[in-house]
Amino acid sequence: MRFDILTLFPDLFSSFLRSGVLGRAIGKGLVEVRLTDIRDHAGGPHRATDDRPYGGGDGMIMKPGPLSRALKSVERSEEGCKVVFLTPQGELYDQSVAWELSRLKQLILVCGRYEGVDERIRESYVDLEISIGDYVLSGGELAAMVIVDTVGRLVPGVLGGELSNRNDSFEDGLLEHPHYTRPRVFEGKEVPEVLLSGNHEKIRHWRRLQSLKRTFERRPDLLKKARLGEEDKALLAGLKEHPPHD
Ligand code: 6GU
Repeated sequence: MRFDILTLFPDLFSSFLRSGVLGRAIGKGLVEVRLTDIRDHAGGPHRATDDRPYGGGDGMIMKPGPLSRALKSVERSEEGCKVVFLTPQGELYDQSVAWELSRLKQLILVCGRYEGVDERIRESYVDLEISIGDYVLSGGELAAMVIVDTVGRLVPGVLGGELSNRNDSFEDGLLEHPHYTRPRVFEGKEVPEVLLSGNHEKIRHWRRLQSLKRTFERRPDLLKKARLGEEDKALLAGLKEHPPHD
């Protein structure tokens, strides 16, 4: 899968793209990320990429010329390519959007800065607008990193074990159970007995209950969309009857 990122701050991406799961995926050639500096497509003596808004008002707007030239400079895959504009006005991003995007061959991510971009860019070039949450970032770069990270890890072969991403929080719509590693006693606190029991069925059951309990306590909104089996529903009914207080 290939990502093209159009940005005024390409340097922001360098350590991000070298690190962890994504860095390895790029090293293996499973994911490719190309950066386009929008300023390289600006004209005039000052290479300006922003200008004052028509109609007046505060703040600056990204000029359409440099952006359209930058977009035209990007080589496009024949099939499965979308242009995404990162903006707080976009569709709210979640794991199901990440799965949809992961089926594409190429994503072109346009990072806005300043107060916004000229509306004609959105109309003529953008397929999809995405927001990563209800808060305001200074630019789309952090949102682009969120998308490259979340979509990149869904590309086949990027995660080691095939099961790794199915166990993640949100893949079945629930939060993850707690995790423990050695030592068995840390600052006076013991690892839950069941995890030392060697009884895999009991461990699976305990983890599922913990997942449901966490989701019920912290994110009850997720339970409506979660993929729940009969056992889950029974456990959840128990939780609702006797709400946990620890
Ligand atoms: Cl995608 N961009 C900006 N500038 N702010 C945001 C956002 C995106 N998503 C949430 N806030």
